[in-house]
Amino acid sequence: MHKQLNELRDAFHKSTEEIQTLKDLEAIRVQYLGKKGRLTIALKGMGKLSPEERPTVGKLANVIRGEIEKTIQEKKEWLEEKKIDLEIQNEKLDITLPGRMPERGHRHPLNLVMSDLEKIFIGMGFSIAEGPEIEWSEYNFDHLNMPAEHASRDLQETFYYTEDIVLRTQTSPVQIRVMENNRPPLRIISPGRVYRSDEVDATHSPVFHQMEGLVIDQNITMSDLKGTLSLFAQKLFGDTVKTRFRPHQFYFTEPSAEMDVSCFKCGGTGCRVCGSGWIELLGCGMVHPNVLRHCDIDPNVFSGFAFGMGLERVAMTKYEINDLRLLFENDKRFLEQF
Ligand code: 2U9
Repeated sequence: MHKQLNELRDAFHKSTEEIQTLKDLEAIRVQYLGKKGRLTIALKGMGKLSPEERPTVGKLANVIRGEIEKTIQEKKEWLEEKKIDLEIQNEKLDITLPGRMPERGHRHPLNLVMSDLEKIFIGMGFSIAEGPEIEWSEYNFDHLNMPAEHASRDLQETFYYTEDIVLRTQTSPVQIRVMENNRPPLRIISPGRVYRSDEVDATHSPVFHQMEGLVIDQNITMSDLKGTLSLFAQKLFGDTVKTRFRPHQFYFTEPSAEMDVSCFKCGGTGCRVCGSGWIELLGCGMVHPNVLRHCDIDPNVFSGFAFGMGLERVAMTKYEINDLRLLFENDKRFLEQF
């Protein structure tokens, strides 16, 4: 029996030498210490031994059991450590690899146009004024000399919140507020979002953007208007651009005009972009005396000019975009071109 136990011990030590995985180690544990394991079976055979032999064999068997258990425990700890080392090795970052560049965003064409225009007017001494998009209808219409029965006041054309409160249909009320709270000289632009009850199509949207401007001082004349707006057109489209002013009618300006610029593409001969050689850019005029009076500015002492343009229209002209909806859909394929 001694011999049998020593052979079992040698066989156990031999089989653990090459062990590489926890799974194999567990198989060996079962093979020796399991219910039907070699040591378990050997111990069961002890019943057949003589009473003299039993204590020494029992002692040896216990020593071997202790040895096997200890070896398995040590091997197990070693294999677990090895497994963690391997995992750390695999997770190691290679910091010498070149980084992945994040995709760069693009500025929206409207945003580009807005900041272009702001830069041009700031360069000419204007300041930026902003105001609420939800506005008193009095500021949106009455203070701008719009008659009570004017068509643009119609429910069909304006979004009413209550009878007295509207979504502003133009940024002019911002300038009324500036005139109420500041004395001339004034030189401001008011860029911003405006609302009109229009159906969406290639040239209309219920929400769009405007930039309006206002200059008030003593002795401001139509020449100042023409000079300032012509210089603006040249800064926007290039030095060779020509301007022309056609008579028009607005309630808040008198006289009023629309300004066209010669086509930046064909130079004025006529092409796919402009048709006639001219592109309509903005509306303008001398501020109506009634508008000045509403804001407690004496029209006998002060005069001024104002202008307004739709920013979507400017963006569409400048970037040759033929459908307004492209500016609102945020299709990446479109936006990536800017
Ligand atoms: C005050 C007095 C007068 C602003 C002006 C226009 C002419 C104009 C349109 C352009 C296309 C609106 O976006 S659009 O539909 N605007 O033609 N706007 S003069 O006149 C003002 C503004 C404020 C106190």
